[in-house]
Amino acid sequence: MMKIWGRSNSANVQKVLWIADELGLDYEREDVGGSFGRTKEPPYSDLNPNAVVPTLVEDDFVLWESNACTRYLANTYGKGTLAPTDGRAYADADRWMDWQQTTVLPFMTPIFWGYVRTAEDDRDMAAITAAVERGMQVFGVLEKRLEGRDFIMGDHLTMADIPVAIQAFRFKILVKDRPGLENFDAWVERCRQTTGFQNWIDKPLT
Ligand SMILES: N[C@@H](CCC(=O)N[C@@H](CS)C(=O)NCC(=O)O)C(=O)O
Repeated sequence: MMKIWGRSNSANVQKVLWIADELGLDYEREDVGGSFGRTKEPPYSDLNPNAVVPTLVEDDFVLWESNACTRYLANTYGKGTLAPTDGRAYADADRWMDWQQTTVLPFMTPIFWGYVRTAEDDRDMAAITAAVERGMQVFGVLEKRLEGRDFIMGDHLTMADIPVAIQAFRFKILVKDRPGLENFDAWVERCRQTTGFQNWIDKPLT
């Protein structure tokens, strides 16, 4: 039996839960991290020495890093659907996953933590405003990519969409004024209709 460790309000855990549900996989999940703690003690610390979530365990195979887990499940159970088979298409999908970690996450962290996990009086509004401005520029790149496409790779959901859409959903909820992001908005709504998204992500932000 596959096991996904991690609290389900973590964007990184949500990636793995979403793709597992899209693939119809059977798994169990255990809460660790955040208010559940237990990341720095066994058995979790033996699985993931970084003290962060998620961790995926399948038989004796242990994997951490959320995008690596997402790629592993796509390649193992979703070749030709969630993982493109052509080398160049695969690289194209893969780079959007890297883009989420390297380019989207840096501005989403102040927005999400500022609005969701910081009391109103303590918010650094200058930092949030600068992050929103950067977010509008960065998501403008995705806006162009989505011109004429339902999903990042074309007509169906792939591994490329999953990490980016979880952050894009948060941006859409938290930043009300998003001029010029019409393709982006429509794509978030399309992702929102998928099974895994509805099961794990389409919830109040906490
Ligand atoms: N690069 C790692 C980052 C993992 C990470 O930072 N996870 C956060 C939750 S999104 C975490 O574990 N925070 C501490 C906690 O929840 O206790 C990945 O993508 O898996």
